[in-house]
Amino acid sequence: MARLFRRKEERRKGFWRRAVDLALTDVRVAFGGLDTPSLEELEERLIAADFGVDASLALVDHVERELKRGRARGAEGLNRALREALADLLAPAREAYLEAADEGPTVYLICGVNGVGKTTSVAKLAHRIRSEGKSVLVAAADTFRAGAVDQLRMWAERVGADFVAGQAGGDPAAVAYDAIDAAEARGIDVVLIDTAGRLHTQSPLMEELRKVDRVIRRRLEGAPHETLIVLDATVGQNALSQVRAFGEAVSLTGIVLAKLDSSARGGIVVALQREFGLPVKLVGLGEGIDDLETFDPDAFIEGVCGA
Ligand SMILES: Nc1nc2c(ncn2[C@@H]2O[C@H](COP(=O)(O)OP(=O)(O)O)[C@@H](O)[C@H]2O)c(=O)[nH]1
Ligand SMILES: [Mg+2]
Repeated sequence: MARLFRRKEERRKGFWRRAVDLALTDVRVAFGGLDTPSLEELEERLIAADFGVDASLALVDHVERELKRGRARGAEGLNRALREALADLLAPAREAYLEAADEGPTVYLICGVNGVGKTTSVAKLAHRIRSEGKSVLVAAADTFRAGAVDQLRMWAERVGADFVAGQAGGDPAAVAYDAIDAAEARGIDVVLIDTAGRLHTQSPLMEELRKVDRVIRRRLEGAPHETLIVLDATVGQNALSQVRAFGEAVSLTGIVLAKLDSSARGGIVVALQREFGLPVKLVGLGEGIDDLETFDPDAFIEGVCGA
């Protein structure tokens, strides 16, 4: 299958590196300053940086084994052992491209709870795809909130994307259907479907998302090519329950981690990968249209362990 954004083509690596650096300074400082490596301290730091209890224990176990086997010694050895363990854990994210259709429109369904950054991420992604010379259509399947449609229409105009919306309070599945119709008719490369924020406690809304997904699948074989859940990096371990809930409704293929610029706890990337085997594919690093990057595990590991 074709792919968008091969990692080799990644731009502005420096920016991403700085951002992750900021996010993980705390952990990095801890390792740099560890004269006598204390596994308890390592564990505490990892948990505080949102690696999650499970991933933190697994990482510390690995480091401990290496120390016991004599393969790692002192702060440097600990650092190297952690680096290896992280590289292992994040290996699937290294190959995590965005899938694209071989022919006909590529469709991405974007979901997540309210206010996490879905609409902004759709706009950023549209902009990025546009800047690679592809045509984009964004669909406002958030018919739930009055301002939502206008917000997305504005972004679409700004980035030069086509735009499809339905009636206020209308059926989001119908918007998705119409969007694919329009994309086929106009020969559009990529369709991004923005949806209303919802919580797993709102079962009618979760059912509605299921319907959007079902309609997309019936309308176009192979679609959606990606179902991305947008998470707010600042909510910590709550992100895990969001992935769990949405994963029960639709079949998620990846994560967009927004607001990483506002978080000092980037370890959530590791927790998510460990818990769900679901890679973070894109990260949001600000409110601007350019502030979206492909997730780079190597830069992340460098951010945690130092260069
Ligand atoms: N700092 C920062 N703010 C973001 C980012 N992504 C979105 N936001 C802000 O988060 C708020 C909610 O975003 P929105 O896209 O409307 O969320 P939605 O309800 O999930 O569609 C807005 O004020 C955005 O500007 C990000 O990567 N970094
Ligand atoms: Mg929105």
